[in-house]
Amino acid sequence: TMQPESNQTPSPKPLPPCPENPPGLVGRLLIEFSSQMTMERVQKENPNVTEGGRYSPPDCRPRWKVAIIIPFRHRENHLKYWLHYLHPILRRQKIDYGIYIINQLGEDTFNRAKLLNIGYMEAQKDAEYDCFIFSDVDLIPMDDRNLYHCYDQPRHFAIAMDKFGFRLPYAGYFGGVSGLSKKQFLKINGFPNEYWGWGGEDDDIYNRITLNGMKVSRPDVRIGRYRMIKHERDKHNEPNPQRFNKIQNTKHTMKKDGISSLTYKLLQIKRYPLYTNISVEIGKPP
Ligand code: UDH
Ligand code: NGS
Repeated sequence: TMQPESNQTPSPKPLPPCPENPPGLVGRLLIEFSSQMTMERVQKENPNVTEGGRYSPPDCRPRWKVAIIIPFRHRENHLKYWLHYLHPILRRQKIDYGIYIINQLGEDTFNRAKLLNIGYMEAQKDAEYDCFIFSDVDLIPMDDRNLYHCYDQPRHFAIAMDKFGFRLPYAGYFGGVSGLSKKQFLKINGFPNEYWGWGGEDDDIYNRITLNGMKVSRPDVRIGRYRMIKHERDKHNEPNPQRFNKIQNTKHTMKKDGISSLTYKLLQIKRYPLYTNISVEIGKPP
């Protein structure tokens, strides 16, 4: 007798879970920024990335769905290098991911942590992400064994940067590249929105993590190495003179200032081949 299913395309074979140590990793990488980079070249190098900078491994089922969030303004040249290096690394790592550039419109004071909160909110409108990795646009990992997914505790990835002599600058450093699961992020009420200008917001996030009974997880110092693309100090991101005072008060401010109090104006979402660009107005310091 006729099988009713026989005319339909067979349902795809369930994929095996992705391996904990992906076999295609190569370890230490040569990272340099002297050859000039073009977006056309980076697009040609990454034909399997789908619109908006999305990718999922074709041959296994990843444990995490990762939104990678980059705070951004006027760093187009850095972004080309970031995409050139990171897409192939993430592919070898068998990560299911999407890339979100959160672009602060206008020339008011920059606010890194608020942009990261916005990235968290906006990425969730796209897909059911359960892991969020927050990366500066000028930081490139030098080893692909530094896996861009989430961990049992909030993760600090950029622990050995070239500019710090490949060491942590201080024990509580949480800057550069970090990652939290959705659950970990909500437990700390996200990130502070009230750090305008440079400095301290990463220390506030570190305080939130420890004050909420979690501790930071880190890779081996030989693996968590990074190169930073050298650049001049940005305009409109001057050191914030209030930062030293503010990081003393995280315990009292974190409950009211965070993802629960986030407001912003979404102005445009553009899907490019290698990333999604989300442009926002975030206001200015009081
Ligand atoms: N960012 C921008 N545009 C800006 C400011 C910051 O895109 O105008 C983003 C970018 O992703 C950057 C991140 O925010 O990587 C952090 O920027 P930062 O300027 O706070 O940190 P960074 O360590 O620079 O890159 C600090 C000043 C270094 C001066 C060195 C002079 N030789
Ligand atoms: C600390 C800052 C952090 C910053 C770190 C590294 O002093 O925000 O230096 O800065 N904290 C305060 O200012 C309270 S760096 O050398 O990368 O410019 O991330």
